Amino acid sequence: MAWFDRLRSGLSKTRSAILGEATPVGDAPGDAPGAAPGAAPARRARDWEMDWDDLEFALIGADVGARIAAEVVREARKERERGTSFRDALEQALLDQLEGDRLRQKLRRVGFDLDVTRKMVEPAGKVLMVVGVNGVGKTTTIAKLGRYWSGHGKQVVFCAGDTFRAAGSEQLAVWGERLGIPTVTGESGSDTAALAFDAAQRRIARGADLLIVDTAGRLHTKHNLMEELKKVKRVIGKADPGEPKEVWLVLDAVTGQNGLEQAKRFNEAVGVTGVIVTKLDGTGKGGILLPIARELGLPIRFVGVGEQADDLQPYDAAAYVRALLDAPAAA
Ligand SMILES: Nc1nc2c(ncn2[C@@H]2O[C@H](COP(=O)(O)OP(=O)(O)OP(=O)(O)O)[C@@H](O)[C@H]2O)c(=O)[nH]1
Ligand SMILES: [Mg+2]
Repeated sequence: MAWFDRLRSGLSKTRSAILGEATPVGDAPGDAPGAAPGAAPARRARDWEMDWDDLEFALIGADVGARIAAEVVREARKERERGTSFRDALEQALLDQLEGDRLRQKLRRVGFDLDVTRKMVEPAGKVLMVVGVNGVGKTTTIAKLGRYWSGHGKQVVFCAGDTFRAAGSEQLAVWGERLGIPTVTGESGSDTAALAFDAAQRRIARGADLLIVDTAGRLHTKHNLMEELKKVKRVIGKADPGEPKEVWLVLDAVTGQNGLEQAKRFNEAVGVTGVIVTKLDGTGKGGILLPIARELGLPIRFVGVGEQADDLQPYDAAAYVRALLDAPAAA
């Protein structure tokens, strides 16, 4: 399946959540975009309409947040009144949230240029540290990133820094073995910071392009665990001054708005430079990308739409909105 089709099917629950009440307009027979698959008519409706209040309510249900939902509806409505089709008016309003001027300004303040990102599929610097709460998908995401970058000709090294759980370090080591990516592992219960120091030195010794450091999942509200994370970051900088240049936070879309709070806490502790949103396929709350982009002022780098290796994709706002609005044509 092509990546866009994967994204589109990954977003189907969010599409139903937002556009479930949409009705096709015009003569052409077809599905409304939120229609349940199954009773498929000849082809997809080119355009559809929806009650504005229903849309606002549905956007909130998809975890877009009340303020942004109201803004989206206001903007889309204005555009609709100018004669733009409902679908296109909504597309514009959503895109404005995800890459409009306000967001650009916000990202520029953290030294990030959206237009550069669009082409950039690699992190800045040589060390990328991956953080997040328990079970969000950090370790499997690192495996997918490793596969992605080694597929692009980069020499990658993993640091299996989750020494907290008995099998934590081993999980990434197994991936490393499968992918042919050297993995620095430690005993369970050993110090992650010491392991990361060792891995940073080995990355330099090997002359590899990139070290990706896994960390144990932790609650953003646990002070001592967040302090430990700060230490890991500091110690990497001792082995490789200036690194890690990137700290990416993995957020599980299923947790919706709670992810915003996680992001604030992790950002305060270790200075997050990018966000990966996983499990978009498992939830109707895929609207969470809007407040992540608009309210956090942190760039979204990749999105996860499934458990397969190809299901981690570089984030592209325009593709996300198109995949959200357009149901696949019925076969
Ligand atoms: N459906 C779906 N599942 C995903 C996605 N990304 C990760 N997962 C699954 O989420 C589960 C947890 O993944 P892990 O990578 O172990 O999560 P983690 O954050 O490393 O967990 P801890 O180390 O325990 O904190 C696994 O079963 C993954 O396959 C995604 O985009 N979609
Ligand atoms: Mg893990």
